[in-house]
Amino acid sequence: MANFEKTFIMIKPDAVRDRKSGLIIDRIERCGLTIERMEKCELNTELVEQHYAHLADKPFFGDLVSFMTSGPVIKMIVSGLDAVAKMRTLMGATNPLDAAPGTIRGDFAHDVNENVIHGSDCLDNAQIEIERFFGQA
Ligand code: DAT
Ligand code: MG
Repeated sequence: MANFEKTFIMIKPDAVRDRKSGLIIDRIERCGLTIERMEKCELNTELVEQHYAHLADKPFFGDLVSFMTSGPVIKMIVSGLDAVAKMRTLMGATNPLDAAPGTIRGDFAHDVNENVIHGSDCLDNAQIEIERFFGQA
């Protein structure tokens, strides 16, 4: 049975810079999901390091933090039936080389370092990330 869920989504600095935000938001709404909250903002290093703490030992961590603080992002709370999994399907694989055509990353991303969009990977993390980026709702 499908469950009503909220997930945390972020359009990353590359897509905001390239003015792809509208096209990406259109895809989210077209598949029946709702934008509950949305705000353009710049992230500080501390917040990005916390958000990606599970990757702190990876060789690309420094580049990831630099990229995510390189310009504004658009952070969102997206809701709907099975919103967490639905957004992960809509986003496509982490590495754009593996992301299917028709997915957001498959169509807009060119590089695993700069892959256009973040979406929570499970319901527990969605709750944690919503609180991290929007505070207590
Ligand atoms: P996802 O964003 O699909 O949840 P993740 O949580 O494993 O993927 O990684 C977070 C981000 O870190 C990812 O969107 C881009 C970056 N990243 C992951 N693997 C990478 C790699 N092998 N090289 C460079 N950047 C990588
Ligand atoms: Mg992830």
